[in-house]
Amino acid sequence: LDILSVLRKAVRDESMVKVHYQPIIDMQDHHIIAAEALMRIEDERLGMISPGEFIPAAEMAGLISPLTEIIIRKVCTLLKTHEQQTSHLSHISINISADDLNSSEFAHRILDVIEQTRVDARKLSFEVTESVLLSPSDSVQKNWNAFSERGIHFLLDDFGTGYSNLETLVSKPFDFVKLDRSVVSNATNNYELLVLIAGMLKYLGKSMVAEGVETEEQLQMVKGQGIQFVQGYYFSKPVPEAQLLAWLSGNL
Ligand code: G
Ligand code: G
Ligand code: MN
Ligand code: NA
Repeated sequence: LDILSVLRKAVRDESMVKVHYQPIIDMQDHHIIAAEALMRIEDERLGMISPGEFIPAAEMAGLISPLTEIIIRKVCTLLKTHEQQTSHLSHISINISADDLNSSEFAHRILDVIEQTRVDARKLSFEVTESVLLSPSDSVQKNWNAFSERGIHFLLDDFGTGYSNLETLVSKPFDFVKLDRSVVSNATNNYELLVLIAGMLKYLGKSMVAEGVETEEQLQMVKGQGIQFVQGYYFSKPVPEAQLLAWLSGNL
């Protein structure tokens, strides 16, 4: 109940919404190639609240769309304000929810934000989980097409958990597939699963991002499977904008 009043307050006061960025590293040159934007909410009484706590509540209360718009505006502002420093990033990705893609005005609203901030739309990408596509409405398809036409890429998030429907994988034109961190953390006991998933994605010609890489051993296993892009605490946890920009200036 408390969390809902904090969420409503954050929707009215965008300064409570913070964005942290987790770098994604290209194994070919060990540079930061992209970043994932992750939302936090800072409340004067509750402190910093993590998305694991408030995203499900926001989804249930129908408050996700305004929050998504806020984070996208913040990411666009970063890209525009620091055009030079972010020029080496291929994209910054934002997690979007089922309610976003199912809303008939979503693409219209977001493309407006992109136009207002005068950002190159191709610098943005969206992470969606398979569950978002389970009940594909007309709106999902229309939003997807509108974004694709502008060069916005889609990443399939959390692959290797839940059902990991193979039909989703072949029928939706995802540009990247993110291997869930459980696949990576279990790779020491269940190496076959990593080999199987990576082999299948390679066969389909999908670019892969391994998530949740924490140890040297995990990094070697992931690289051994030809996975080019890596994200995880081994390189960095999600960091504030200033830290990301410092790394980009120093080129890591
Ligand atoms: O940072 P943390 O581990 O608490 O994140 C938990 C979940 O919240 C992750 O699955 C992540 O995808 C999701 N998440 C983080 N930021 C956002 C956001 O801005 N929008 C949505 N819809 N989900 C987010
Ligand atoms: O569901 P999604 O993939 O969007 O979740 C992203 C979340 O995973 C972020 O909240 C981030 O903090 C967390 N995360 C990123 N890297 C690691 C890692 O190496 N280990 C663990 N345990 N969590 C991570
Ligand atoms: Mn994600
Ligand atoms: Na994930």
